[in-house]
Amino acid sequence: MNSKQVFSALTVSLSALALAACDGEADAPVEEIAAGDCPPGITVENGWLAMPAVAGNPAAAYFTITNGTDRTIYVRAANMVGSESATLHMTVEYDFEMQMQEVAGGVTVEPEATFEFEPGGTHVMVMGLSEEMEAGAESELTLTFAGGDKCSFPVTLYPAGTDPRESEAEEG
Ligand SMILES: [Cu+2]
Repeated sequence: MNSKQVFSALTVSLSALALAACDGEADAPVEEIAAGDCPPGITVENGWLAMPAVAGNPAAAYFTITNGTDRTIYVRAANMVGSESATLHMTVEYDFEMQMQEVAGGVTVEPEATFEFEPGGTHVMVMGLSEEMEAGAESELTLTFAGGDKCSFPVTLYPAGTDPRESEAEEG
């Protein structure tokens, strides 16, 4: 029922695509379109990026990913528009110091589970931000899953030291 409501809300903007699908575009099922730019059942929300305090340093991107499918998914790679490269990172304590390292084998999201990419935890390290990528701008992050599926979503750029989750908590 929910998905039907979503379909009707999207009917206007997707009508052209729906017509194309009726014309025999069998490899563009409606479910994929209705789920946005992610595979069916997978959603990503609250995408944001913390700008580096020093220009040229890496930035870090965070978001909430929900796996509504009945199978485990593995995030294997990330790319962001307006950057040279991006790496899946986790923060670990080593020798009593917090350090970052690449996530070996990808980030696992269990079936029917939500996983937070968040400061102090798992994040996407973004290298080589282009000059147009200023605080307040929006970019697009794309995740690649094991098997090759991709998921693209917007990320809002915030100045270094700003955490939009805190301001939301204060407002609420
Ligand atoms: Cu990192």
